Amino acid sequence: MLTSSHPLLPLFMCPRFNPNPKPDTYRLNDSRAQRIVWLLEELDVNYSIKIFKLTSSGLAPPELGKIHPLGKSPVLTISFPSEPDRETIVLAESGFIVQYLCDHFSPKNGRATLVPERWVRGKERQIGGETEGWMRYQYLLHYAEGSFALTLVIAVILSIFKSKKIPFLIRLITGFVADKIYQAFVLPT
Ligand SMILES: N[C@@H](CCC(=O)N[C@@H](CS)C(=O)NCC(=O)O)C(=O)O
Repeated sequence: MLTSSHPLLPLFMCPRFNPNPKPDTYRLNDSRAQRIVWLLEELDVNYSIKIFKLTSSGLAPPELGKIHPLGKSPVLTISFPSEPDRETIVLAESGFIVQYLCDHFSPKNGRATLVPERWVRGKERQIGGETEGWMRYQYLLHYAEGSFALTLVIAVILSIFKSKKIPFLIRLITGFVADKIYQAFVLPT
């Protein structure tokens, strides 16, 4: 998760379809882009990573907005070195990136795809015809970026109110308020 003290923003990951690319791996801490790296590893995809530095105000640098207008991390591009005329695919939003990778890449351990079969046989395209596994996959995909991410972001912001960057006497008040918000909104969820 991004914090104001986080020096590096991992932003740009490029899986390559080249059979023998040189994998560049970086240790990425404290950012949601790390999950994309984890998934690329699970899927056994060759990829490279470009790391952009956060600005002093803790935001992404403007160069990232030139890759995708959202201007946030992570962004994933998929290029086709053997087909120079083919347009590069540019994806933003972690959930979408995860979904796209799972749809198009499969681990080399024999499984065809990480995505569970969608339909119970004979119930294709019917309401309620989805398999339990697919329903759970969709739920967790959206939960991670919905309820869970929101709760984590609140927790990260509250931790700033309790950090030693805030002068001690002021921190007594901000820390007290942060604890109250934490107990009301973060712990119950
Ligand atoms: N919903 C987006 C959120 C992206 C996001 O907020 N990324 C943070 C890093 S964890 C970021 O780029 N922060 C810098 C900024 O907002 O300028 C996703 O999951 O990809």
